[in-house]
Amino acid sequence: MKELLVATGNAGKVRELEALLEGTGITLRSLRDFPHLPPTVEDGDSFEKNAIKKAREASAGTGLPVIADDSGLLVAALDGRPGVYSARYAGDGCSDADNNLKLLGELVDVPMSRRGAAFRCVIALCFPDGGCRTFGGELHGVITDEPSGDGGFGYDPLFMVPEYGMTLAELPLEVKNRISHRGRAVAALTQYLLENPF
Ligand code: ITT
Repeated sequence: MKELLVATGNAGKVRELEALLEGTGITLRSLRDFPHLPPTVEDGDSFEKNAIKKAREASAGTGLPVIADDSGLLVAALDGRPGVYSARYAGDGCSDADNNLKLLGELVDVPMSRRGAAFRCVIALCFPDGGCRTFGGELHGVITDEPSGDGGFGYDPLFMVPEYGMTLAELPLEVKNRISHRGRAVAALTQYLLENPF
């Protein structure tokens, strides 16, 4: 049985990645099994750099192949912010609710026609010998003017998917996973693993 460690401390990501990798024959390990692994300092200026750093450090520290996800929200009217700072947009240790409140505040005078945004996800796959590959995915949508729905995590209650007329937090997880930035990145990863078994 192939084992992959998922190096993330975000419970929402773990839920989605577990569902997305179900049935692939891969057993997922979590950081809970490695409580002494120090957290990675995410100081890269791109999703790629941060994803590789997280996966490479965890792989070196455990001797396992590792996947790590770095992702975030890019809002056009904010010149691509919060981007790589999405997790701590409202400050260190902030909650998803704090981030959503700050986003609504920054967009308060921006009309719906200019509230386009995209989620981006980069997944890095790294091996103990230091070798890494990355896989990316994006989802485009619109930032609503009030939160709606209680599924998902992060900015999902504010992220309207026009094709469905619903926010990501209103869509069932299997629909989110089919269309999302993370779902697309995982599809590219599983295709690669199928062609290049480890
Ligand atoms: P790890 O680094 O431990 O994986 P993190 O939450 O710090 O967890 P990131 O640095 O990649 O992860 O930040 C990603 C942030 O982007 C996340 O905290 C959310 O605020 C947002 N985000 C990413 N994907 C999302 C999604 O599918 N739905 C809603 N928000 C998302």
